[in-house]
Order: sequence, then structure tokens, then C-alpha cells
Amino acid sequence: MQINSDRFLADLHALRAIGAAGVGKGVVRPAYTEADVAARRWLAERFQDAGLEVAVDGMGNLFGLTEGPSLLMGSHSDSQPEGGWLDGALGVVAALEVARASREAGGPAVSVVSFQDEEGRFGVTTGSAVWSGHLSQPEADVLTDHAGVALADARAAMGKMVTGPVDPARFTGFIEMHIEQGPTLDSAGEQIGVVSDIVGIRDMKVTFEGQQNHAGTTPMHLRKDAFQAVSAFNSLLEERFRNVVSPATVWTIGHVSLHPNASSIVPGRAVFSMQWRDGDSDRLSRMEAIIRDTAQQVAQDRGMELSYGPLLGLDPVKMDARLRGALEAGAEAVAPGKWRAMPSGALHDATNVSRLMPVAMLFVPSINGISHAFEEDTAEEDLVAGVEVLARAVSALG
Ligand code: HGY
Ligand code: MN
Ligand code: MN
Repeated sequence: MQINSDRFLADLHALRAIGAAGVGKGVVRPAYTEADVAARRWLAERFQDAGLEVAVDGMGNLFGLTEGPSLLMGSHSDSQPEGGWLDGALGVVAALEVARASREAGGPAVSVVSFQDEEGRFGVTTGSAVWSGHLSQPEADVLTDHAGVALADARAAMGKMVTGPVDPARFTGFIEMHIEQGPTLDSAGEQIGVVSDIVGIRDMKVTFEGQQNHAGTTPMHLRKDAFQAVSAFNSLLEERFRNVVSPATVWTIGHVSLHPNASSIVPGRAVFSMQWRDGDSDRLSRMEAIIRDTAQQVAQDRGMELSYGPLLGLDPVKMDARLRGALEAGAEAVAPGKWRAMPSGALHDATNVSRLMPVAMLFVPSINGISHAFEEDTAEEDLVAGVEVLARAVSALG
């Protein structure tokens, strides 16, 4: 099969223009926003042009299907609130190019997918979580974003694009190409990463409820300040995690909402996101216990109320040996001595899809290891090398 690198790069840049924002090649295209739906419409047209049948399920997962059984390839086209042009989009457009090149070569059959809400406006990889049965549609529908919008209401934005469910049984396996989003390949001067396994994640909202009051007249010792509670929780947590975490463990408080968020008011309520990731499920559970104990202690010491949102999460998964082997052989042919096997520290739809079929993933470098930021980028020759590896792997698996 012959990849057309000009066609691939032109499509990637055209998709970037939908929701382009910020500096460099930034994109703002969160799930179900106008830009996200417009990008899905544009992709649906490209799938049709490629001779694929367009299907969209109730979550807004967008498929380009071949007739009969096929390999499924793709990723997601939604972005973080501030994202780069490649996180997700690369995997979808690379899959489209391989599907096209494969049809031109007379096979093997490749279908394409862009999963919805991979970036977790409503949870953790919500679109593929529902498609894979990890979350039921009613469970997903009651999840809310940081502004309080329910997924049930947001997904109505897919409107008439929705055609109905897509049966996973029609696919023989799933391959996802993605940027690494970390510094490993770039700092080693390597071109390709073949993923060995994907870390696990836990994510939940935590609320401290104190007493809103006047910032001038309320003595310090009488305050029930929700921000001070978050601050104390964060410091204590770092101390208590010390004996449990490994150098690869990560945790993040990435979203904090203070009420009413005014300079002259002691904040009465703080709602924040608590997220932690590791390759070991047991460690994730031990960390959860520490988080709950620590929050409980802070709330008790300060006379405050504590509550939690639903605990969302995905366990670590290994990639399928056969699919991974095909990618490794492709990597050795395209980038001899310039590739490695490596774990993924970011979450991907492949984790959910692994419940349904064999999965594997391919990485290309992220310049300076930056992602989930407007500055995210990858050298075009590395993007093309990745697609070449995919094409070789798909031919070999055919
Ligand atoms: O956060 C993640 O790992 C993914 O990009 N959604
Ligand atoms: Mn992604
Ligand atoms: Mn991402």
C-alpha cells in the first residue's frame, strides 16, 4: 500500500483550522461544542469521499465503516479546553489515510473512528467508555462538566448526525496512533514508540463546604475558609503519598472552583478535581484511601463538610502481542535503531476498546514533550514516519 503523505498532511492542517485558537497550532474543540461538531461533520465528509459508510452512535462516536469485517483504526477529534492540533486528531487522520491507501491497494479492510469526549469534559474517555460497555448510557448521561452541564443535554448537539449503534463485533482489532505527549522520544532523538501498556487512572471531584463570610471582619481563628482547606489538603497529601508512590506515579489538582470567588469574601465552598495515575491498580487503591482519609481529617479539623463526586477510572492495560509485534516490525523497517517499546503515561481510547478486541498503539515524538497546551507540535517527517509504520503493520496483519 502506498501512503500519500501530502494528502495526509493537508487533511491534518484542514482539521486544525476547525477550532484553531491561541498561539502556534493551538486548537479549542472540546466535546459537543460547535467546533467539535463541525470537525465531525468535516471528517464524515472525508470518510464518505474515501468510500466508507458514515455511522454515528448516540454518544457521538463517529465511524467510517467498510463492508464486512475490518481492522478499526483511529483516536479522537475533541480537544482539551486548550489543546494542540495533534492530540487525537493525528490518530484519526492517520487512520483515514491508511484506510484510503488500503482501499486503493485492494485491501486489507480498514474502518476509521473518532471517539467522542476522549478528553473527559464529562468524565474519563467517555465516548469509548460507553461504546465498550464500561459505562452505561444512563450512568454517563448524569455526568456533568465543570459548568454543571449534563452529558445528556450536551450530546443533543450531535443532532441529526446520529445514525444508531455500531456493533463492535464487526472489528478484528484496534490500532491507535498518537503523539507521545511526554519527553522520552524527543529527548532521545527517536522517531517511533511502540506502546507496551497504558497506565491506570482515577478521577473524582471533592467538595469542602465551610462558611462564606466577610473578609475584613471575620477573625482568622473563626474562619471556615474552603480555599485554606484545599491548600492544607494538598500539602498533607503530598507528605502522606511519599511512602506509597513510585517515581512514575502522578497526581493532579487541575480544576478548582471557589464560591463565590471574590477578593473580599472568605470562600464558603471549594470544588476541585483530584486525579491520580499509575501502572499498578493496587497502588491506585492505596492512594484513594489516603486521599479520603486526608480530606476527612482536614474537614474535621476545620469543622467543614466534605463530599465526593463519582469515582471514575480505568485500570492499566497491556497491548496485544500480535498487533504490537506488527507495529514493532514496521518501526524497525521505517526507523531502524530509532524506535523503542514504551509505556503510555496518558490515557487513550485504546484502554476502553481493549475490553472488546485486541488493541495496540503507536507513538511519535512531541517536541519538548509538550501537550495539552497550544504549543504542542511534532516534526512533519515524524508524523509521516508514523503513518508509514501503520501502513506496514496493517499490510502485514492483512
Ligand atoms: O488525560 C489524558 O491522558 C488523555 O489525554 N485524555
Ligand atoms: Mn489524546
Ligand atoms: Mn489529551
